[in-house]
Amino acid sequence: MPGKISASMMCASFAQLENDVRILENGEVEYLHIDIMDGHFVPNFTLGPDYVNALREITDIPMDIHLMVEKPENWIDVFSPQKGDIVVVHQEATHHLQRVLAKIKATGATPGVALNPATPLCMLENVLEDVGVVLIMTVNPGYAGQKLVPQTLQKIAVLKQQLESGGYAVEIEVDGNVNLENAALMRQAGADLFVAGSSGLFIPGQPLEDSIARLREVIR
Ligand code: S6P
Ligand code: MG
Repeated sequence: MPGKISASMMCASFAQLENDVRILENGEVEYLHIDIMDGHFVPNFTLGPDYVNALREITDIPMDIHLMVEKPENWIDVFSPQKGDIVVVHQEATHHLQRVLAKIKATGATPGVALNPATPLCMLENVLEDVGVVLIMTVNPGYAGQKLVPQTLQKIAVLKQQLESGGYAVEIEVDGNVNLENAALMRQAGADLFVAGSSGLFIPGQPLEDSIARLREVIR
């Protein structure tokens, strides 16, 4: 199965949003990655439910909602998750991870769990049957335009091995500094779904359709 692309919409042009969305549709980009930040779990603010609703009015591309918020269990419903969407919460952000994953599943969306670079894989040992996606943060969350935390490559490879040996049908998503060079290494390590932002997709001076084609080439 070739790798899939999740376009990081915080890196898209707000002024030309609809135009970019049409190009993403033509490029058959699999997901729109929506970064939600609360100023607590991460020191920044980005997109919100109104933005998601506006996108839903202009496209059927499924949403990949990345909740970088404390107590994500309080914020699932405001995004009206749909079948086909992914909703990702951070292991570090809730005391009741299994409960929030079950809550996401009940909406019909695919539950995902994210790990910061410093959080070990063993924290997921008892929830692998509750998720469809594990998101390995390859930078510390909060900002676009950061450099890869290199030890996360090995983390992807170890997770891949664990999922295969356990027989889990779980996809590995990677988020942060997914440029062509890093995407190739991440793919080699076992990543399935690539969040592409300022490093891999929305590159000033480069047509978006070209960026999609180049990224597809390295994640085949
Ligand atoms: C970061 C956020 C990410 C970024 C993405 C940007 O906290 O979760 O989804 O939007 O990493 O991509 P890049 O290429 O600028 O790192
Ligand atoms: Mg993200």
